[in-house]
Amino acid sequence: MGGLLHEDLASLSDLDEQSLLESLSQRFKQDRIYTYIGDILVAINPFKYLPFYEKEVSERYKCHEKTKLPPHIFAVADRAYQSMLGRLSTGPQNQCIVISGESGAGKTESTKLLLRQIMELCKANSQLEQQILQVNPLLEAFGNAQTVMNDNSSRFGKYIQLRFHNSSVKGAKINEYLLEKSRVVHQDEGERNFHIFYCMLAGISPDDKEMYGLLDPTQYRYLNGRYGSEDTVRTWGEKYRYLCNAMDMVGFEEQEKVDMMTILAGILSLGNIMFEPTETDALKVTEKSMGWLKATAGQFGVQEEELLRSLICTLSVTRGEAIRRLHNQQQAEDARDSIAKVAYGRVFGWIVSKVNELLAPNVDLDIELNEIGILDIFGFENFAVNRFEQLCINLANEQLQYFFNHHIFLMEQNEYKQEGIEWETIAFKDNKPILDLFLTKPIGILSLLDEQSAFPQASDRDFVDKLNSKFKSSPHYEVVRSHSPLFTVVHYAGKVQYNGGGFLEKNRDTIPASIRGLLINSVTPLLSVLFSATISRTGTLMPRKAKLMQMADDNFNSTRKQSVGAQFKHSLAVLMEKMFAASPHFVRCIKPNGSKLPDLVDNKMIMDQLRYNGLLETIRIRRDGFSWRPSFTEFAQRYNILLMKPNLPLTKESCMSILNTAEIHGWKSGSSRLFFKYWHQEELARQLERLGKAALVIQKNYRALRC
Ligand code: AOV
Ligand code: MG
Repeated sequence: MGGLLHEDLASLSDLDEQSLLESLSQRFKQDRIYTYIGDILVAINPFKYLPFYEKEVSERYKCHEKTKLPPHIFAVADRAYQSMLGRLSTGPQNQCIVISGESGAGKTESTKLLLRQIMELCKANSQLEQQILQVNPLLEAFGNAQTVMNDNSSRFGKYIQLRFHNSSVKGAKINEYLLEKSRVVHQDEGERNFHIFYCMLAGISPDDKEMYGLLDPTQYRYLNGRYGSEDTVRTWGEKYRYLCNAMDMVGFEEQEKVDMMTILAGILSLGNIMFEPTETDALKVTEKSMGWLKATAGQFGVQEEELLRSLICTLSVTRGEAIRRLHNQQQAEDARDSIAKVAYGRVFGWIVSKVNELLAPNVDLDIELNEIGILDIFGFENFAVNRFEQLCINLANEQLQYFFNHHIFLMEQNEYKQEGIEWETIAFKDNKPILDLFLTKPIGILSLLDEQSAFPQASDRDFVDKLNSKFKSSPHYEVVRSHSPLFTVVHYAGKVQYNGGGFLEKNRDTIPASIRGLLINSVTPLLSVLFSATISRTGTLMPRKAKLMQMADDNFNSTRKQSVGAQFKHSLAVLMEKMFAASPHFVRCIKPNGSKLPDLVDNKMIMDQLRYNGLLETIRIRRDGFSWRPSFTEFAQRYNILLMKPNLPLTKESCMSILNTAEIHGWKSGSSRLFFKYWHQEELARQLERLGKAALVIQKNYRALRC
């Protein structure tokens, strides 16, 4: 079998780290980027085009037998779809596909391939399928950007829920997590703003450019005065046209598109407004940026005067009395940047809620829908400087690793114990203590952050000092001796040093009432809606009454508004709840090198990922363990047909007779359930299918005889 050896690593009998690395890199060198560990798919990013995803390949993987074809991402799609329909195990069930891996490992590409293949599998209503497929380029344009780790890095997390009735798709819903809004106003060395800005500037017609008041891209501070080579500009331009097409297809109206582009143009102009002190205490806009102030006011559809006022001072209401406080230069710049961030964030949230409205299943409420969810989050990140955003991103990855561990190691081994199956426990790296470090109440990192955020006088330094004093003896935390507010967390995937600067402000994420007021009064309909509506965590616009109440809250600087950290924690908890209630399928993406290059293997880098992913232990448990564990009742109900005896009692004895007849070997029986290897499920499915075919032939012959 040579290079083909070990398409399934769970068949490796000789198991150590070195042989695992050897197997994977041998396969990778032959462009075999996919490998199984039992029912788990390992995918190594090829960083080059491979002819693996053509129509003909997609056809071959529909309803295929796993062992007859090489490992493939399409096989995961097929398995999730067949399981959702109840063809592989007991009854139709919700499924979730969980894709993990560090930044640039290939999660988003895998997600797109999965979506495409699932849409192929359920071909029925072609318009809806096309719409669902068009959502991705749309979200990517607004939510992805170039980072040093990935040229198309997801700056938000998403959970796409596809909803089915029987075999056909009826709708979809997207949950988005924590868009990295700060990117709009600042990008580190070697990084860019969100794709959409570049695409818009490159692809827009000269007439539209004038209409939106867009100027030469190198003039914009929020783009770092940088643009691109002729080639990249051409590609962006093409992307823009494709994007406009996608928006039409998904169902955005012309006016909405115009408004959206105008807001984006306004954000760019806003970024160029600079301030200088006057002779009195007040600030003014520099001579040079007067034009930008005017442009921004025009693009945002607000009064120039009012815009200026909201930048250079804050109006607060204390005990019914309005008090005006003048900004210093830094505060004015912060106000400017926070308008940009909040406007962009709202546009993004609006796109998601619009998509959700358009793709909502149009079926009777009493029709039961089954679901396949696909989770594509931002991968683990460790940059030169790591901020609040990285902390949240890495926490999400920590949570995902816990979900994986829980399913693969904890649940499975607990059941062996409960059911009296003889078993030698496989140890794994449990990251629960790290999750606790973040999430425990009242002394987890996020709680302490909230506590400090509630004090107007507290500084980022105070926050880090608090962390240091609480966690100095934790094995997952390290104190950093420095003048800057630095601290280190020892994550499952390695140590990350965070810079606490800006944590409190980002966690509070409040918009001053004057800015909100300014934008509500905008004559640009979309902008006004975005600020008079509240987009809920799930991405839907809240009803008018709730909106008004929330506005009233915010106007009086209510402390009831949840912090960003608390919201994120909550949305992670909701996501986990959904995922724990579904049958999971895992795709583990691996990044072969840090240079984004094809055909290059960095052994150390791969080894690190194998280790922190716990892949060696995963192979062990898949090889020796029993990943399919139906109860006696479930099993007898589904497979009694193999005995051709209807009304078979749903007991252990019946199960034994079925298994005898089916001649299945290598399983075990517990006190209430059966324990099977991952391949047994397919073996039994094949037997059922054979029987089904035979029954059809008999029926046909019978009919022929009667005619
Ligand atoms: P990520 O989603 O895991 O990173 P992506 O899916 O964006 O990573 O992959 C990064 C890049 O790798 C893509 O833009 C492609 O150029 C290349 N790539 C990935 N998978 C394939 C494939 N199957 N075939 C060819 N090229 C591929 V992040 O969103 O940064 O966490 O946050
Ligand atoms: Mg991604």
